[in-house]
Amino acid sequence: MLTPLGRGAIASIVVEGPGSIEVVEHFFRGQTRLPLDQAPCNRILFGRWQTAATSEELVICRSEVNRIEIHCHGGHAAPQSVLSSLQTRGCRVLPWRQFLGTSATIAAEAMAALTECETERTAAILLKQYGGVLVQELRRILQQLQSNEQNQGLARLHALIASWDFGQHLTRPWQIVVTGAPNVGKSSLVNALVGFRRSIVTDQAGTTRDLVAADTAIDGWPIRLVDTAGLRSTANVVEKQGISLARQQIRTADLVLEIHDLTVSSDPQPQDLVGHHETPRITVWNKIDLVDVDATAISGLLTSARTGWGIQNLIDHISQKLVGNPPALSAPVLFTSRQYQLVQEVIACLRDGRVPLALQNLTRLCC
Ligand SMILES: Nc1nc2c(ncn2[C@@H]2O[C@H](COP(=O)(O)OP(=O)(O)O)[C@@H](O)[C@H]2O)c(=O)[nH]1
Ligand SMILES: [Mg+2]
Repeated sequence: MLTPLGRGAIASIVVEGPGSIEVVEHFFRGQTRLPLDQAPCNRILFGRWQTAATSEELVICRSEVNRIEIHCHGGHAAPQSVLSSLQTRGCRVLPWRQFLGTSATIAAEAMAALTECETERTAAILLKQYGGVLVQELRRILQQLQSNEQNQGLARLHALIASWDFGQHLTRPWQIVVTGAPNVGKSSLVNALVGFRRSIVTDQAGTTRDLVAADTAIDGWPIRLVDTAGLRSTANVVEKQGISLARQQIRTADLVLEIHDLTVSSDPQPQDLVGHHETPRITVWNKIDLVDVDATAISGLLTSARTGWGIQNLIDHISQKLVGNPPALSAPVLFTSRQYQLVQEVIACLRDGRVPLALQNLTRLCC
């Protein structure tokens, strides 16, 4: 079955292999009464799928000599009924991944990645990789390396390595951890950013004790917001574990939003709640609706999770910080760790003067 499970107008099933025509013929009653083995390829045939129990309208299309597509009503029951009748005649139902084949080609990887990506913007970029922009770039590099333009080739390889930082997020959302003291408005801000009430908001400190993840998209980039327990010293065992989880998340995040409460302090040098580390961060001063402050004296962004003031500005900053300079739509991008590792190996081989091995690895990646 080529279409995903769940709701949909139409489901598509492919029957492939020797004998597929006879199996489909057994159930299909075409309006034109044309025997299937005489049906020309790519001709769409309307008819009914006839079993002892059901008779279902659908269309089929013989797309190759031994390959027939069946397009029936979507949802669960109709395609399942077609699949199980096919199984009674000796067909084996394959998971779609197996149907695509296990070959580690860039096109197959792009096809698999397309099923995992969550936004149109990331899908458009993966579609270009599927269409060949990455393979073409690798072939150009191969040519350069073979014709003694090693430096140019190497520069292009380094540009590909740089694209991985972005490319890995085509199938895995950027992770933003929201942190700060209790009651500063972390959960309220998460809710304001995703546009619906994901986290519980109360005026009691320590309400959020587990990690609460909310998926959204910012500028077309898939984002996972992780709301955390407020960082404070506490005797509560559950809250303590929540705080320790929060600290772990901060270490692996792509971005930390460090939230402060303007009604508590507007110290322009906020105390460093999350310690010194490499994770990029944005400092946010929340509850601007409650205080009168000189915005120019504050380092960081001002927001009100309650009125929505400053939220769009925060969104813009998040996008800028995470993606800054997105690659052009048809730029080559590495999007699997296999590709990334192979390109790194090619660079390492070139650096050590093992040119034949570099070329061999690159050729492997091109196919
Ligand atoms: N006036 C005002 N109240 C806020 C704002 N953000 C949060 N609050 C309130 O502050 C309290 C704590 O908010 P919450 O989101 O649970 O904070 P958290 O503990 O950091 O997750 C709640 O009563 C919220 O309604 C804001 O921007 N303005
Ligand atoms: Mg909270």
